[in-house]
Amino acid sequence: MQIKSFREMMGLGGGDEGQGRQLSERIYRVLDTDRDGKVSFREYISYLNIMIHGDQQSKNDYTYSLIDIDKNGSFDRPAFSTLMKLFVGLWSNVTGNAIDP
Ligand SMILES: [Ca+2]
Repeated sequence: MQIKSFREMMGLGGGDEGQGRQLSERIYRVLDTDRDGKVSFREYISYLNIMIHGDQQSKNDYTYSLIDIDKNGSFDRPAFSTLMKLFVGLWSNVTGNAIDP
C-alpha cells in the first residue's frame, strides 16, 4: 500500500498538506516494520491485530513509536509536543472545534 492510499483509507487527509498528512506519515512509518517504504497487507493486519487483540504493552509500544520517530528509545518534550499539536490540529480540522492547548 502506498502512502497516498493509506492516507485516504485512514481518512487522515488525502491531500498533500496539513496535520492529517504529517500524522498519517508517522503512522505509516510505524507500520512499515521492514522499512521497505511500503506497508504490506501483512504489516497492516499485524498492526490491526495488535490494536484489537494485543496486550496493553504492545499497544503502548506502537503509540510510543509514534513519538520516538528517530527510534533511539527516548523522546524529548519537543517531540511529544509536536505529536500532540498534530493530534490537536487534526481534531480541530475534523470537528471544527478549536482546542486551546
Ligand atoms: Ca514494509
